[in-house]
Amino acid sequence: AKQVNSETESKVDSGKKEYLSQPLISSIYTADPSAHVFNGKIYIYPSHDVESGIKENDNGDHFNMRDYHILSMDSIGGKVTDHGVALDIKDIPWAGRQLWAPDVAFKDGTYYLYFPLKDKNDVFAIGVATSKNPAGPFKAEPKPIPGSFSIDPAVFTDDDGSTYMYFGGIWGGQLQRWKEGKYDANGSKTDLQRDDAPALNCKVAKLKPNMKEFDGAVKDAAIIDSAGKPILGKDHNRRFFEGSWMHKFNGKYFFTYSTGDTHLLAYAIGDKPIGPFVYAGTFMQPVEGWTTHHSIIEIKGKWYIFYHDTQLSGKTHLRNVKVTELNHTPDGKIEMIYPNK
Ligand code: FUB
Repeated sequence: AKQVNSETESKVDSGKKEYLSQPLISSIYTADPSAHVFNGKIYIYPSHDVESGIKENDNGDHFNMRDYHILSMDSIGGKVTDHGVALDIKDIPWAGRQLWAPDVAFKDGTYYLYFPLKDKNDVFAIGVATSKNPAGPFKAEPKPIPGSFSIDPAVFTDDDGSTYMYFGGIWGGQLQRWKEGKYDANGSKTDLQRDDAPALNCKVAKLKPNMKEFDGAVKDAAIIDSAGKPILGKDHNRRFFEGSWMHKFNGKYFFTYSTGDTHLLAYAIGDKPIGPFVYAGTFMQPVEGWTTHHSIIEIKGKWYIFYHDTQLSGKTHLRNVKVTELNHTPDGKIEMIYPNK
């Protein structure tokens, strides 16, 4: 599955890094790609990274994005189209700052774009915007989804038509500030700061048929080890940080996520969409740049991972999206992906 072309070969010759794949687009910086197949075509919903001059910090203030562009392509390796601005922060009534990693779902002729954004009090919540076209433009609802918080929504529709949203991220994503169920502005800037206690879990909520509200309580998408014990706060190689995704393979639910400060993509497998998920390993080694964020799709019988690195800019907040193959092994694992050598 390793793709090496003449450009990457010449990078090796010049002593530079060899990349498994090349940026899908270089006219704008893009990150956090959520890919979907709609009407036989691949649509990618990324963050749109920009230089806003804010110094890098642990809060992620340097990720100061202001709009979304949707990308599409007819096939893997085909021409990539940038459909222009699909949603602008100025058109979101509750907006404060920072449009982070979005995702999209489709139901009954409407596309729903879910996006994390800080409100005017600098608290992340998740908004929803709709369009009749997968490439937008999207129109935002006047308020965030009631009961939503933190970042990185990933939406998954199961075979029975039920749609679930996985969301959350620690550190700058503020998940740790919701540990008591309401926002604590003076809460920790990182995590629970309790190494021997269970780590914070990603959240999961079923969506109502209107796709704009949670149906019932927000639950933990719990990650446990093979003995049934929760992953602990100190276990930075395995605990959830941000960037979740769900895909179903051979009847099992594969919950995949970023471990953040250890820069790995990890996975855990469950029998139900809401978990619990048993930790199964890592499947992608660190990319260039601090963040690692992915999505997984199947098209024409093959599986692909969309991800980002910083090949074009060398800067953590100016990323570029990429795609490469992902392989499930016969014993139910995901084969390790090495983004660089
Ligand atoms: O793009 C901003 C944030 O960086 C995302 O929400 C995280 O997943 C990380 O990629």
